[in-house]
Formats: sequence, C-alpha cells, structure tokens
Amino acid sequence: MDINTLFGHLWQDYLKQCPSAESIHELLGQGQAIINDHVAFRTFRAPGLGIDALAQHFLALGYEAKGEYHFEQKKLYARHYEHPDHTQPKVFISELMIEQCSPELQAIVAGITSQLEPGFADNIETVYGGAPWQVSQAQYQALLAESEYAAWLSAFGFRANHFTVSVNELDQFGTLEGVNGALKQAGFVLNSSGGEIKGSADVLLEQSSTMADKVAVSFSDGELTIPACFYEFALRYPMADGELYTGFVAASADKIFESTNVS
Ligand code: OOG
Ligand code: NI
Repeated sequence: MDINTLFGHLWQDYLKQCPSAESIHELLGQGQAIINDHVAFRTFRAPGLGIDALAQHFLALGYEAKGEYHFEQKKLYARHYEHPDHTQPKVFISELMIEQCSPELQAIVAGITSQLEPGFADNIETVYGGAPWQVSQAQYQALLAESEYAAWLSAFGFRANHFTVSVNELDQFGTLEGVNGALKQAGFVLNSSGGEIKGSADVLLEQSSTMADKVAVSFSDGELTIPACFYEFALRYPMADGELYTGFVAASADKIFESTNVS
C-alpha cells in the first residue's frame, strides 16, 4: 500500500466519524484542495499495541521519528513522525501509559486488548480499522470516569482521530483568528480549553480545533451517541533558518486532546 492509498482509507473512515469535515473543507478551501498538516492516532501502551506497533506502517512508508512529548496529568506519551517529502502529512501518535492508571482501568483495558490476536497491529489495515474489540456501555462509562482518552479509544479504536488543515496553505485565510471566526459564524463549536487558539508565534505554532462530531457507536449492549472525531487547524511560523517549524507543542497538544471530551 502506498502513502496516498493509506491516507485515502484514513480520510474515508474519518469522514464517517467527522461528517463536518466536508462542509469545513468547502468553507475554508472554497473549492481549492486542502493541504493536511498532520493526522493523529491514539493507542494503549500494551504489548504489540503501543506507539511502535502503529508507527511501523509509517516507518515502512519512509516516515521518520522526530519529536517526543510528555503529558503527565493525562498519563500520555506521544511521538511525531515526518516524511522526507514535506508535502505528506505529519503523523502524531500518542499512547496511554496504562501501568500508571488504576487497577480498575487496567482490568478493563486488559479485557479489551485480550480479544486481539498476537501480531494484530502488524496488518496495515489496523490503522484505519476502528475498534477491533467488543466493549460495553458500562466499561465505556467506567473508563470515562478516569480517562476521557481511554474511553474514546475503547469506543473508536484505531483511526485518524483528526485531520488538520494547514492554514499556511489556505488562500482565503492568513490567520487562525480568521479561520476560527469563519468556523464560528458557520455554527461550528470550537474547543475553548486553554483558549480558542493554543500556542503563539513565540512557540512557532498556533492551533485550534472543533469539538468532535457526535456519532452513534454500537457497544456490545446497545447504541450510544458520543463524541467521535474532530477537525484541527494549524498555522506554523518560520524558524531562524526560514523553514517552517515542523514539531508540536506539548502544552497546546494537551488541550487539543480535549476536543473529544464528553463534558
Ligand atoms: C492528539 C492531540 C495533539 C496536536 O496537534 O497537538 C495534537 C489527539 O487528540 O489524539 O493532535
Ligand atoms: Ni493535532
């Protein structure tokens, strides 16, 4: 599978989990192609399922590991990957450090991940396959009480949890304020945790995001409509050498995670 085919699968899956993406494209691109800055994945730090298990497919396509990021409060660790062809989207993969979570959470996660065959993540289709396990509404709610991230991951599994519009590449908008204004005027709800704009020119990256679209999910014991996937917007600033900064900013990312929060 080549990169474009992989991102094609990711995009098709993402549109089902974030139906707003289509109208946001029209609003921001006004018929033009949209360039994606990055996509993001979530996983559990468990044998055969951690960051490396997902990253192997991107490494095989020529991606290289770059920055790493720590989120102590949320018990997350993340890495980002870049392709030598800078027109390809960057990839941000985080994992929940379940060994730091409560015994109750660990037991639920073990019950979920034990449903998978060894080597499950070695198949590239894993990265856009969604949740490969059965989970009940009670398990989802129990995870939610401790970790929004764990609950989301149990319900949605492996897929692009967001795509990110490169605002640098938009013709009609030059600032994130402009993008946010157009989105709000069109009725989209932005993630306001830590302010609508996360970061600044000083850290070479400004980001904003919508709150996730709500989608009906089939749990083992019935359906529940919950926050699914969201859209992000990124404006990058040049470094001293004139090249745009390509990394992420942990303090901003910490708030972007909250775009899938239930409450
Ligand atoms: C990732 C949040 C971080 C960014 O651009 O800083 C992020 C997530 O929600 O899984 O995407
Ligand atoms: Ni992002």
